[in-house]
Amino acid sequence: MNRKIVLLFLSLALLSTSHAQTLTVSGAVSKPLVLEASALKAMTHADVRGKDHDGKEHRYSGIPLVDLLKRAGAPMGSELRGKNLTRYVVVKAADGYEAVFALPELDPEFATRTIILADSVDGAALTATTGPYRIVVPDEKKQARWVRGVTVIDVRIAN
Ligand SMILES: Nc1nc2c(c(=O)[nH]1)N[C@H]1C(S)=C(S)[C@@H](COP(=O)(O)O)O[C@H]1N2
Ligand SMILES: [Mo]
Repeated sequence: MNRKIVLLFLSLALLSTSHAQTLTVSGAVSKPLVLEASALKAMTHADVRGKDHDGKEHRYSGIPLVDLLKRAGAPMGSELRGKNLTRYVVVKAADGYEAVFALPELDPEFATRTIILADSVDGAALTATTGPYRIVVPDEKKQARWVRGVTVIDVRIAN
């Protein structure tokens, strides 16, 4: 009986931690990060509008990828030139899905659109199948890089 109660509490604890997904920024950065949900929530959010896979426009809120990369010490802004232009990020998801972005796509000195790590859509938290974090790429004709369930942002250097 006691063992059953202990097992019940253990499984409840596991269930609750599986929702508290962390985000890792790793690879070719000077300050690799593992961010808890509370740390991500506290970062400055930006709103973007984007058409989802069903063609419906939604308002997404999230952290611009550039801010996460700067916080991890990736070269952005004035440092984004020369050999640093060969850097790119691999965004990884819980289901193994991956998509690549070049750093200039994420830097406001290059890009006209803001690519975010969204944590809400139309004012509501993302669902378990989509979130807790999803990449939103405004003004892209396909949603293939709107990675759901993002767990890792890995910075790499080409060649
Ligand atoms: N983690 C993960 N994200 C993903 C995918 C996937 O298989 N796994 N598929 C991508 C593709 S090809 C599309 S078209 C969109 C679909 O978005 P939806 O789930 O909102 O319809 O999610 C993208 N993000
Ligand atoms: Mo797709």
